[in-house]
Amino acid sequence: MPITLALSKGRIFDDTLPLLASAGITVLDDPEKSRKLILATNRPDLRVVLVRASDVPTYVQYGGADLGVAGKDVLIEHGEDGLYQPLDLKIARCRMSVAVRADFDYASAVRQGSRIRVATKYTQIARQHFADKGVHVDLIKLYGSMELAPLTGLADAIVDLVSTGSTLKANNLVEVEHIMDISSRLVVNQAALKLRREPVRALIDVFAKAVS
Ligand code: PRT
Ligand code: MG
Repeated sequence: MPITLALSKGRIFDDTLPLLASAGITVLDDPEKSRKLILATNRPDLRVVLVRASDVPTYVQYGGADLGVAGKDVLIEHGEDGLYQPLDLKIARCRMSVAVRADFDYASAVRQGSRIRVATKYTQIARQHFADKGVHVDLIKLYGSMELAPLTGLADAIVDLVSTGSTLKANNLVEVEHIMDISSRLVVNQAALKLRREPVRALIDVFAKAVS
């Protein structure tokens, strides 16, 4: 069995390719052109599987993949127990922020101790953030298009990822709090690390050299 690396289509795949390329590893199919979910590489002992970004930790945890690349946001939301995270790959960087409508006075809502309605896909991160600040919130779980929530009155605020800020701007939202910086991590299955130590270590080293 080749070593299996789990990636998600889009920015994680795109930003991981150059790291592999620095060790002469190339992926032989283009996920934007092919419908294949298992991609061969130029190394017979390494293959890539394509999964949803939020499924990467699950694949690695249960051994469906030996290694994977996942955003810190996804790892925190999934729960990090049992996942070895040897490297910050410093790719797909962004930040987790609180944003509100430009006409919503967040600071005074917090000062007055009002309950704030917060819509987010990132309920673990949001719950922890507001608990640390002692702010009372009602969390509303969404799966996408968080920016719409304050515009429709569904929520007062959102917790979402921001990179350029142009999505917030296009929807008249402003960032009021920076929760944490986010980047993607290499995650490794604990059993693979023991049972397939040599090839797994070799691939971790490939990534380590590419990052430093
Ligand atoms: O799309 P799917 O539901 O399958 O999963 P996903 O959305 O988690 O996957 P993907 O590929 O979109 O994101 C994978 C990882 O990339 C995330 O887990 C983050 O760690 C990281 N990342 C980096 C980002 C962004 N930058 C980012 N800007 N993930 C999402 N965004 C979104 C953000 O949610 C917002 O809607 O882009 C929008 C904001 O971008 P700006 O540039 O307008 O600020
Ligand atoms: Mg997405």
